[in-house]
Amino acid sequence: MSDRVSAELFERASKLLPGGVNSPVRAFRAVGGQPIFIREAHGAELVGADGSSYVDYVGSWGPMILGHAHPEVVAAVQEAASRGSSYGAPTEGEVLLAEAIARALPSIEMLRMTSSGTEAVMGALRAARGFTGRDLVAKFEGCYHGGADYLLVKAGSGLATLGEPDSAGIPAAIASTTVVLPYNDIEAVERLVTERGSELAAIIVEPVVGNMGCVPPAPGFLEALRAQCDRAGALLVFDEVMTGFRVAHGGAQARFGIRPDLTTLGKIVGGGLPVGVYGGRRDVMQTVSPLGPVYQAGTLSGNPLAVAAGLKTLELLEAQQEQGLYDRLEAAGAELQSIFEQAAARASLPLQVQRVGSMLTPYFRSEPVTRFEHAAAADAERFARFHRGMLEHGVYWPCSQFEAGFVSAAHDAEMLERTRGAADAVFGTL
Ligand code: KE4
Repeated sequence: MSDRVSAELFERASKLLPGGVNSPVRAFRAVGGQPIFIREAHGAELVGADGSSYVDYVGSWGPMILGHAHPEVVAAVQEAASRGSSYGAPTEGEVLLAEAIARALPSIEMLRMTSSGTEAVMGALRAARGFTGRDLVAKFEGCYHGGADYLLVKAGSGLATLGEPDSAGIPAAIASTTVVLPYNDIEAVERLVTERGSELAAIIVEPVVGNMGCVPPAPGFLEALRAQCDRAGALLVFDEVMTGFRVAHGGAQARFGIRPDLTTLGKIVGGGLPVGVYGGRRDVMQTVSPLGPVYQAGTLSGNPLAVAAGLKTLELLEAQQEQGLYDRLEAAGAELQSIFEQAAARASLPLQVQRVGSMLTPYFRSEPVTRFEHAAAADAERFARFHRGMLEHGVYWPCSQFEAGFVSAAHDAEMLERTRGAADAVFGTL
């Protein structure tokens, strides 16, 4: 399916934008071919620049849990825009959104809004360093926490996609404030705390990884992180930018029953508009300016339009979760996993589909993926053929092995049947 309109737009974009995109993973570099430019989207369907229709499993990399252009979300943004787009002053909407977040995640006693997940993570870790007076941060290989310099080390998502787990341009002195451990490796965490626990400000983790593909925490891993942070006097930071309101209404911390000291949120809490959030223990958040010495600010933080989209999204999720929304998302995720597994079995292909709720990733390998080296060892060429084949059959899957796919409330039986038809046609050609 060659989309000539997208090809012409891509040629023009490439003259002015690095790789023709405004975020690297969108460039299709790891899967080949050229990116599809999107004209519009509704529910679970994307419409390409040439009018082609696709079943969408990217969902803007997570935010679109209710589906694209939800009429009530659109109306809320339109109404907010009719009253102005930004004031640089506090608004009622920010209070309502903060209250909705705190209701869903009780560990968040106080929070600050930003305009991206990256800024939320930067704020959280600056608060952790300011609160503890310590410099060292531990992260896990394959986890991605946005673009802060000291976190672009052995990171997932776009960096892993492009085979550059460490970004250029990061001073060694900055990178040295970060220790990287293998995901799910409790012994490595214990050794770090024994050897350097007194230097440790925080351990940051994706409680369910999405950025090396979907990798669940091993049994006991999150509990061990909680215990080791307590042992070191360090803060446990759950980066729930992707998992917040995704794997449960209360995020991974609710699903797995772990209370972090700080949480970062993004994606869904903005309903597709730019909102990031960091928050948690009141004593820690009271170090944040203007209350305390940890400075963090943003012109468009708490922007009225973004807040309107996020607030309406959370209001709908809060109402629908009581009517079984997350059970339906779980069932649709399981159905999609089964579609892939059945197609792979018929084609005698090695396949691991790893899923938590409505986020999932197919890996073309026989063994489970529990850490980055397993994800990196999966058959990337076969994944690229899978991506191209599904696209040709009208299914828009994430263009990287190191990303998760997302099912939304709009993925109904028809959308899943279209996906089944595509998988049945494609897997036999891989
Ligand atoms: P943003 O700055 O992109 O809003 O959020 C950074 C971030 C932080 N933490 C987690 C767990 C994240 O997944 C992200 C961003 N996710 C990627 C997709 N896996 C964003 C897509 C992109 O970079 O274009």
